[in-house]
Amino acid sequence: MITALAGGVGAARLLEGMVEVVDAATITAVVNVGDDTRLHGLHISPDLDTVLYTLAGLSDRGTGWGLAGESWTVMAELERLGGETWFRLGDRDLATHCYRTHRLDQGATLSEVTAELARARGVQVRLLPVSDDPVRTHLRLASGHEVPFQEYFVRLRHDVAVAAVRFAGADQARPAPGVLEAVDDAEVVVVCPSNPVVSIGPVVAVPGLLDHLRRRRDVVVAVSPIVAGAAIKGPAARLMAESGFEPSVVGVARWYAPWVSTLVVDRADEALAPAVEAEGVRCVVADTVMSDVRRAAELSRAVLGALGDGRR
Ligand code: FO1
Repeated sequence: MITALAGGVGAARLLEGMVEVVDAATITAVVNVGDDTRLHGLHISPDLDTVLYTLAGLSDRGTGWGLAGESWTVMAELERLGGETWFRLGDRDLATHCYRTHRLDQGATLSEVTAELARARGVQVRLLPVSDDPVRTHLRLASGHEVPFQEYFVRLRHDVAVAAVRFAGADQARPAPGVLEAVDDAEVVVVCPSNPVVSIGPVVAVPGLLDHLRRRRDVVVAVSPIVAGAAIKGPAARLMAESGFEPSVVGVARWYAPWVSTLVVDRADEALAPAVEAEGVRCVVADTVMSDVRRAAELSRAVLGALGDGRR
């Protein structure tokens, strides 16, 4: 059994490769909900949808999020009405948010709705939101103004200085059913190459997760989302620096060291392997840039083999 801690696009790509290497039904993905938002009265779960659409083979390969071959009729009409259109919801994608919101209004939990959506899309990986309770990432900007995650990420194009990050609701949130067991029972826990601050941060902020991960540290393997000092996608390097961590594989190792035993870094960072190990984290070098499914499958093989020296 494999458990993956997942954010959005980077996690989706790794999981897409992983299902080429192992039986999808043996994988549980515990997914960030800190990016979730409500717009037009709809509950949107971007990371769950990115993972789901990618595993269903339906994702837009260019953006990494949303559905391939989308049409934008609803957005165009909303624009005519003077509605909010900065967060682009395609016509087909909207069906997912309508379904989810309706089921939540009927009293279903986010886990239940996610399982229904996965079944409808033929996805065999078990997708678990980290919590059924609201956990929402908020960023305090250097200006002192606080914004919810999507305002920062999409509206402000993450091109603003951040003074602090908080996960609203995390203190009271309970792990969704099956999440702690998935950590406890996994042969390997994979931390996907997602943003350590705003994708993995909200996952491990849910009470219980860190304790269980610390106990399983020997089998926790992370893939660095930072390659040669820069994030493959998004604001990971910048947010790490703003959080006081060097934006490099060494900074990632330091960030994760309390609960991760092994870090997979890109060949471009091979020379930093001793510095990673000086943080108390074993370093494995591989090609981590997943430009296609074949490379994602190869990376998955390296990640799943990273503990293959008797530590499992
Ligand atoms: N990202 C954007 O940069 N612009 C968008 O308009 C946008 C819309 C969107 C709609 C649905 C969805 O599931 C994701 C969407 N994303 C968009 C991506 C999303 O903001 C980020 O990928 C994640 O939240 C970060 O992991």
